Amino acid sequence: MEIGNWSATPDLNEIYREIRKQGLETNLAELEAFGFTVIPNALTTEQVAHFRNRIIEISEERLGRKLDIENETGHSEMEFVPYLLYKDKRFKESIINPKVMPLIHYLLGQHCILSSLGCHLKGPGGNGLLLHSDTSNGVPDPFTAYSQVCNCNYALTDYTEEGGSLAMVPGSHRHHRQPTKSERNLVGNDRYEHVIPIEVPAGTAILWHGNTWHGSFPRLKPGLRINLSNYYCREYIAPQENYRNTVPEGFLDGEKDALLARLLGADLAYGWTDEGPLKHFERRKQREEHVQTWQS
Ligand SMILES: O=C(O)CCC(=O)C(=O)O
Ligand SMILES: [Fe+2]
Repeated sequence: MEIGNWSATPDLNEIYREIRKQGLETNLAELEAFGFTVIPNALTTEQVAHFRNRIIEISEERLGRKLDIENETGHSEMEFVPYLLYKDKRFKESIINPKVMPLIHYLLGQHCILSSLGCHLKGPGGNGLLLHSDTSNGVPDPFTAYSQVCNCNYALTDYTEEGGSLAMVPGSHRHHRQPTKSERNLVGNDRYEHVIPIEVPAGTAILWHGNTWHGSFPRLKPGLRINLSNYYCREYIAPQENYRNTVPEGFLDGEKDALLARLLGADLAYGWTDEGPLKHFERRKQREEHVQTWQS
């Protein structure tokens, strides 16, 4: 059917049209039904290589030693490499990627913000990242049916279970709670019976509803599993990383980066000081027009 400018669904009309335009309606159905979806070729081979190389360089500097993607044995288990956004201007491309953005807007509303951009850099060993929902940081049970946070996980190396891939529990967004202690494990006799590995080639994006139970398997062989973890939240949730007051001079490219500016908190309505609320709401309205121009 044709999506009109229906007054009952003012935000959803535009978001849905964008989903259709990008060919993401099947992904939307999967997200609704199973709480996650897989988007092949969300990044080009060139983007994958660029992001992977930069993450390796940044991590080497952080750890103070060389890393080997194919044969690494020294970097055991997993380490989170945080706050990547300002370390390379091209990470912007992953944040506003039109192949996933319409679904993120569907899950979190048009005024969602970026919560963090990091990498779960994984070497061999350990028990993996135990199953959990990202709806955390004090959110009580029962979780809301709508998503309050969502995650877009880009595979920057091929994902296999043996290599330490992402793990999902299909349909778990409808449990509206965290898994219990006995529902968290990924290995051994205690492995949760409903968990599945997400085995996909590098360049794939996996997007999930904030309630969905997920984790990642331990890596059972040498080398590194590298992801790019783009984490978003609704505008009323505190983001994990501070962008709102930290955007470096020249980082945003005017109207071209209107959507990115919004995602970094430029239009957040709350947080006023002496000037009061009106300025915030005005600025937010102005940007709305620029973002719409960008989308069309
Ligand atoms: O290791 C992974 O890919 C999963 C990380 C995770 O749980 C997350 O980004 O929320
Ligand atoms: Fe998570």
